[in-house]
Amino acid sequence: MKRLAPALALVLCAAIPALADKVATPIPIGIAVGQTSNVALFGQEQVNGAKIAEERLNAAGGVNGTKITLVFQDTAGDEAGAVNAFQNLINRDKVVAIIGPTLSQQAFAANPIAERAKTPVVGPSNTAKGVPEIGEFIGRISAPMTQVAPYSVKQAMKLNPDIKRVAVLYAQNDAFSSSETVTFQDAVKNLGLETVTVQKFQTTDNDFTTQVTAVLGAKADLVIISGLAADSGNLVKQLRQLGYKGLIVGGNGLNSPNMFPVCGALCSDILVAQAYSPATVDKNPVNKDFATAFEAAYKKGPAQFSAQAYTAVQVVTEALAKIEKETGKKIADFELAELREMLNKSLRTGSYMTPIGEISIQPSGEVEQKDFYVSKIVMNPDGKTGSFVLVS
Ligand code: VAL
Repeated sequence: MKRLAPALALVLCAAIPALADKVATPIPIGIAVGQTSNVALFGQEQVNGAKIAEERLNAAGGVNGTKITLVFQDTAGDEAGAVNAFQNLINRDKVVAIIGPTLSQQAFAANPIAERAKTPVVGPSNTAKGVPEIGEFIGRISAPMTQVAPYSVKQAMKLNPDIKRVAVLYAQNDAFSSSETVTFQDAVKNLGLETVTVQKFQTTDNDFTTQVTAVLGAKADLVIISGLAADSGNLVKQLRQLGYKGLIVGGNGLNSPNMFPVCGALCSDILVAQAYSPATVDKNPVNKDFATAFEAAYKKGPAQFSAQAYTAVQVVTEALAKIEKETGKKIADFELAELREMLNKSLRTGSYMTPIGEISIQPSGEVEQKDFYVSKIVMNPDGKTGSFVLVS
């Protein structure tokens, strides 16, 4: 009997706080993105966008008068960092949902933790195939590259109808890049083009001489790159320095102005398919409000990763408001575990008018988005700053 007592006490200690957990106010929403490491090139943009969402949504009343508060946990750039951030947010900070992680590579490691803890995840930037399939509590507002990427190859063919020979390069140690390259290679085939070389690299590489030599040797007239921002930026730079003159299509990892300092003036003329355009402000008042607030705060216009982070916070906030409307009960009166389950369902009902247009989250967790864009990077004469200029 005596020997059982400590075990019993342990069980009780573990069970009682879990049962008693109510949702805190202001309502905590976890943001688990890469604020340090090479992934910070994306994560910084995500933090900026999320902060604008917190400010704008709270100014508009939050969740029917109750404020939300974002709890930031840096995931850095690897799987362990994401797992750690998820555990802290779920168990210590008791968030209602997690927005993150930045990379699909991290999502495949960290999302199963949230799934087991029945805590909803809204991916703000995961674009690899298979992310929502990780579990019932896993969703995203970032359209998969299977839907977005082919537009940029089609646009390259419009700009240069003589394109025939394509070199494809991808980061083989990154889940998103390995997934995106399959989509690109299928698009190349479906459009009747020839893949003349497929080159692999690592997201940690900074010397791309071997790959560039192969591209030049294969006489490619289109280069398609799937990687993250720092590696891809260096790859583009070395391609141009060693004499490649053709068009470059960049995947989702090249969709960030934070890449501009990496390739400088040589970033010009990269074509990138995008799930957000600041150009819709005239017909989308939500985007206008977001873009105006973003510009006032950071003295620059928002790009895709910021807009998607804003969207993720907005979607969680609106889904919480829907629960109150349907149950007539305030969020703070729910037990956390119950609320997390209801929120997961609520996220998947109805549609949301967001800076990235009207979207919904399907029961599978996959986003449904209507509008995609293709932009070309145009660098300014200073060789440091530039912009994504809409081409379609
Ligand atoms: N979209 C990519 C991913 O899913 C990066 C660029 C954030 O990993």
